[in-house]
Amino acid sequence: MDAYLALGSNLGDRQHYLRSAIKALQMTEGITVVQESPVFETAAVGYTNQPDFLNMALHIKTTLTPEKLLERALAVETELGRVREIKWGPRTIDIDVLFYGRLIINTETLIVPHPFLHERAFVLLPLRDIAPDWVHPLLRITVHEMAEQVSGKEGVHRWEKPLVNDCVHIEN
Ligand code: X6L
Ligand code: MG
Ligand code: MG
Repeated sequence: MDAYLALGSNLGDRQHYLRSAIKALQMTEGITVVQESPVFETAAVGYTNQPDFLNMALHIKTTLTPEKLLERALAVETELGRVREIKWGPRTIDIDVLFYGRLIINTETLIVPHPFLHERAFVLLPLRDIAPDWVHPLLRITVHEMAEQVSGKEGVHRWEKPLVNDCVHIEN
C-alpha cells in the first residue's frame, strides 16, 4: 500500500533526527521509503513558544497494517529519544501517518487521514512537492489544492542545509 508520513523535529540536531527516522523506517521489514520531500524550516504552531521545526514528508510502500505502521512510527520516536512532556511541546522527532492509501480509519488509537493535515502548511508544503495530485479521500481535493488554500504559509520555508560549520571571527 502507498502511505504518506509527516516528520518533524525541533530539538537538538534536527537534521540528524530526520535522517535517523528515515533510516529506521527504511530498515523496517514491510516498509520501503519511495520518496523524500525537501526539508522545510517552519515556525511552531499550536504551542508557539518553542524552537522552529524542520518538517518533511515521506512516500512509503508498506505491507504493514495501519495499526502496525503507527506502532512502528511510535517505536521509532521512542528509539530516537522522544519523551512526551507538555502537549504540543518540543520533540526530537514526530512521525505522523497522513494517508494510508485512500482508506478512512477512525479507531480509538488511529485516525487516517490525519484529521488536521489540511490545516497545516508545515505538512502540506512538503507533501505537495512529492504528491501534488494525491486526492484526500474525505475532502475530495488534491494536496496541491489544499496547499493553495491553507493559511500560515508565511511561516514555512525551504531549508538549505548549511554547507559549513559556524565560524568565529576573533577581534582584538
Ligand atoms: C489553534 C489551535 C491553532 C491549535 C493551531 C496546530 C495545535 C498544530 C497543534 C493549533 C495547533 C498542532 C509541529 C508544530 C506541533 C510541527 C510546526 C500540531 C502539534 N507540531 N509546528 N506544532 N511543525 N511548525 O511539526 O501540529 S504540535
Ligand atoms: Mg505532528
Ligand atoms: Mg505525532
